[in-house]
Amino acid sequence: MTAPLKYSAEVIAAHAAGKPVVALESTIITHGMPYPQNVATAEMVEADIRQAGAVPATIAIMGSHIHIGLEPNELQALAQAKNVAKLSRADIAFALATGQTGATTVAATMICAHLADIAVFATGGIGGVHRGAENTFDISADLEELAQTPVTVVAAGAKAILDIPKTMEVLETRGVPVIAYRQDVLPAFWSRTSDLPAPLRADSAQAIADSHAMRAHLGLPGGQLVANPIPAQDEIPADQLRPHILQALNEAEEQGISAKAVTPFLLKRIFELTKGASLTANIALVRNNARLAAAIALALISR
Ligand code: PSU
Ligand code: MN
Repeated sequence: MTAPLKYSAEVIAAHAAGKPVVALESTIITHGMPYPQNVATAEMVEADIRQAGAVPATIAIMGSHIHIGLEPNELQALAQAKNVAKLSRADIAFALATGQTGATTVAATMICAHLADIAVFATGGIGGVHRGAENTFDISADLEELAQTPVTVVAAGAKAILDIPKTMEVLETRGVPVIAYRQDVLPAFWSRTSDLPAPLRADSAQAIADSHAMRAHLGLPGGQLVANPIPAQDEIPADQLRPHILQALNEAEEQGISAKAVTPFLLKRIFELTKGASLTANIALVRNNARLAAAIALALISR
């Protein structure tokens, strides 16, 4: 039995023509942004990838199939559906076996992209080590996935809702290259810079593609995390966000939010507390990541 993959018409054509494909996750659509900005963003991000010369494949699980690329009506339906499951590595086989509709996290999207032979994936932010993880043990499965599945993931750094130094320690221990794009410090999602030095730096999409290919030659399992700074005109100063992040974290603790619910709760509260400013920046950085991911996918294919 092979994996139940279902390709969009556009991705089938891309494979036939030898065009590069960029994977996109769907949890950002269902659990990371409110309707209707979620679907508008998903459409813009797909358009950005096309304009950069690659083909987008938004990944989700519906009707006992892993969809590699969603048709426009499928994207609309997913973005508006209520009670969509958030699927990570632990959940995808069960969702397929039971016919549950689900959106894929970074971890699950990496697994599905690799099954479909897609090497590059663009998102906003990855999951990581949560603040207080020494008590809650809340560490995203995204980190383990980066350690074992050979997909290059383009994100804007980790969000300040996480414990970023601990997240970086786990990635180092698990052998995941973290490559900042065109700067020496790690970007911090809504801000271009942080206090942390980047472990690695690349100044071109080609360098990132070459490193991806070299890992395969060496037989190293796992992917790469590319940390791409948000465009300067879209960044929000860290000082401005800090009180809102702290308030959201306090509320999550008071309300006993745990497990899968933590990240969506924090994203929603920060959106509300910043009166939408966090979302505007989030949209800009995802689009920026999509353009870099397309360039990496093109560089990989023309090697
Ligand atoms: N971080 C963001 N935006 C997101 C997510 C994380 O800035 O939308 C989503 C991604 O799908 C990521 C998931 O894979 O949340 C991580 O969830 P958890 O922390 O439960 O592993
Ligand atoms: Mn978690």
